[in-house]
Amino acid sequence: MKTGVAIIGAGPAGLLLGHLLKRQGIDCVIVERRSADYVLSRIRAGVLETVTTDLMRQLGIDARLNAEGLIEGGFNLADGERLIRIDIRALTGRNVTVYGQTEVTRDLMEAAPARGLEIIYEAGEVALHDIESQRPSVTFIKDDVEQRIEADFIAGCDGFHGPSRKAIPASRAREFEREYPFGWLGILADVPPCHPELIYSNGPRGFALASMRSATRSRYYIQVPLTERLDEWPGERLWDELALRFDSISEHGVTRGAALEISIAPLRSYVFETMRHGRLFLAGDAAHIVPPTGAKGLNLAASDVAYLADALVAHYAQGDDAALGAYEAKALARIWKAERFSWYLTKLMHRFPEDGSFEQRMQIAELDYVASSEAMQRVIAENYVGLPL
Ligand code: RFL
Ligand code: PHB
Repeated sequence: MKTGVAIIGAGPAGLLLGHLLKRQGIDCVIVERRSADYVLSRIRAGVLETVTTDLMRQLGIDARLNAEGLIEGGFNLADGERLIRIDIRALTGRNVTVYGQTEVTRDLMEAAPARGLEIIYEAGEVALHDIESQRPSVTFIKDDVEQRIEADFIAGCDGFHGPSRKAIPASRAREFEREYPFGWLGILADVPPCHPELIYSNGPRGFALASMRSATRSRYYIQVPLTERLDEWPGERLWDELALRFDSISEHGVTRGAALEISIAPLRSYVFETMRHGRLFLAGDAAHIVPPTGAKGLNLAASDVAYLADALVAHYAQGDDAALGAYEAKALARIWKAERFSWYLTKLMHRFPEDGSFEQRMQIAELDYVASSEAMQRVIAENYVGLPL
C-alpha cells in the first residue's frame, strides 16, 4: 500500500491529524494497535480548550460537541475550607468546554468512513523503517498477514508507549523528565456533579478534583501514593473520602453511585526533544506528557497536529517545506509553557511526601495570595483556557 502520510495511533492526535489532512485532499492512513472499542473504553481527559473545539468546528465534526458540551466560564481552587473561583470568562473573555476525550474520539472515528479516512484497527507489531530516507514505511501484522505502507512521511501519534519515539536514535534526542511520588485514583459514575464548576482542592487530606462529563455524570479524582492498589479502594471507601473532601465546600455535596470506571494513573512531566527525525514527526503524548492537573494533555495533542497539518499542507500544496522545518520549534514553544503551568498547578495543589511544614505554609500563602489578587487569577486563567496557537 502507498500513501502520503502514514499515521501511527488513533488517539486524539492521530484522528485529528487524519481528518485535517483528508480535508485538504492529502492521502493518509491511520494504523492503530487496539480495536475501536478498546480505544473508546479509555476514560481520560474532560476539559477542552478552544484550540481543540475550534479544530472540531473547522472539521464540521461538532454537532454533538455543540449539543452536549458544557461551556464553563470558571473553575475553582480550594484550600480545603473555601473556594477560590477563577472567573476565566471575565479574566480572558474565553471559556473551556467540558466534553470527554472518549466523545471526541468517538465523533472523529464515526466521521472517518464517510470522509474516506481509513483506520486500520488491531494492527500488531507496528514498526517504522527507513525514516531517514525519502521513502519511509510502516509494517504491521493484520489478520496474521504482514503488510507494508510506503509513505512520504510518518506521523508518530502513538502515545507515550508507542514505537515512534523509540525509532529515533538516542544520540539525536534529549529527554526531560519529572516523576511525581503519587498518582490519581479516578472514578466515573452516573451521579450529578457536586458543584456546577470544577473544583481542584488541596485540603488537609490531600489533593482531590471534582469534575464532570454532564449534568448526570461525575468524574472525581484523589491523590494516592504510587504503591496504592485498586483493590484497596472499594467504592464506599472512595465515596467516604470524596465526601470528606467536598461536602463542606461544594454546592450540592457528593452523590454516591456505582462506578462505571475506576483506575489509577501515575503523574509525570516529560518532553522528548526532538519531535522530528528525517521523515518522522512526533505529535501528542508520543513526544510529551504533562501531569493532568492543568488539563493540558489532549489540548497539546490538538495544537501539535494543527501545526503539523498546516506544515504538511504547505508541503503538498505549495512545495514549501519551511513550515515542516519550523514544526518542532513552534510546537515546543507552546509545549514548554503548558509543561510549566501543569507543573506549577501540580506543586501548588498536591501534598508531597518529602515536603515539611515550611512548604505547606508556602502553598497556603500562595493560595491566599491567589484568592486576594486579580493579577494572580488572571495568570492562572490565561494558562487554563490555553495560550494562543
Ligand atoms: P493517546 O490518546 O495515548 O493515543 C495514542 C494511540 O496510539 C495507539 N498506539 C499504537 N498504535 C499502533 N501501534 C502501536 N505500537 C501503538 N502503541 C500505541 C494507542 O492504542 C492509542 O490509541 O495519545 P494522543 O493521541 O497523543 O492523545 C493524548 C491524550 O490522550 C492525553 O494527553 C490526555 O488524555 C491527557 N489527559 C488530559 N488532557 C487534557 O487535555 N485535559 C484533561 O482534562 C486531561 N485529563 C488526561 C486526563 C490523562 C489521564 N490519564 C489516564 C493519563 C486525565 C487522566 C486520568
Ligand atoms: C477530567 O474531567 O477527567 C479532568 C478534568 C480536569 C483535569 C483533569 C481531568 O485537570
